[in-house]
Amino acid sequence: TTQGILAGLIGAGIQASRTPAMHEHEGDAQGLRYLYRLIDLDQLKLDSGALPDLLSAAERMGFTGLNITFPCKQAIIPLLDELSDEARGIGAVNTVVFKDGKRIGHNTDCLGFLEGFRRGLGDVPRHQVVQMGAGGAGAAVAHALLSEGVEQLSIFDVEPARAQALAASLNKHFGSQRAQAGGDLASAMANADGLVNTTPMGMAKLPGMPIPKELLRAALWVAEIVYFPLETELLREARALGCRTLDGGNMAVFQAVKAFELFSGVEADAQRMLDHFHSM
Ligand code: SKM
Repeated sequence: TTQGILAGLIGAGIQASRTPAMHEHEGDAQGLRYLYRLIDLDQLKLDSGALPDLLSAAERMGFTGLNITFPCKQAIIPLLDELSDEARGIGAVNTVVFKDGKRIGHNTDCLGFLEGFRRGLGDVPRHQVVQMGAGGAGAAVAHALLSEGVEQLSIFDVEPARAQALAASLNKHFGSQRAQAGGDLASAMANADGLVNTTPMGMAKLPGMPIPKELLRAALWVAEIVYFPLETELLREARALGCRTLDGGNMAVFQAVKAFELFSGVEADAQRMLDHFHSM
């Protein structure tokens, strides 16, 4: 297109996001006019109640589309005209495309995690997996894990009702009783092949670990979705024990690869985006 692409990210506390740089760098490399703005609710002193206004403002200002992050990935849904099958199944949206007067919701987190997992932990055992967190990102990751053949997924959340709701929706989607909520964390961990953190614990602004480190052991693989910092306390402890690990970098890049393609209609160079991400 000669028109250029104007995209943005709506979320709270997103100043450290690498997504604008990833999109603009790839846009430059492809010779596109591509701008990506942060729309930070904290900076604007707004909350997700402002979403209807922000969406129409972006639409009126000619935005091509938006990424949506914490805490808006579910609150955005009633404001959209259409959802991709994936976004509907997951119940969370991280990408909105404005097209022909319509707002179409997608989820690129699921594919982002899936691609990262295949590349980093493609051959690991997956009979039993423990997932910490059942929020917007957690729903996308859980879908990816079950579609990658995880047999039993145990989901824990500080809000047990949220873990129950996610498990119920996964079981509806994937059939049988492959997901369950909560229970005893220590015994779930003792039987697990792998652990996935989808909570914000470990982010620079929220230091700490999502589980007590005594529950880690060398035979466990550990995947993280936090990417700022790339080495969270959880990954550091797990590596010290000799666990196989996957950091949040791949997911951060591949959700952007997919969103770039939805916004621009042009295929992204994933390797170039990965290399650029790791150079930042
Ligand atoms: O889903 C992504 C979103 O597209 C961008 C983002 C970020 O830049 O921090 C995080 C994830 O929620």
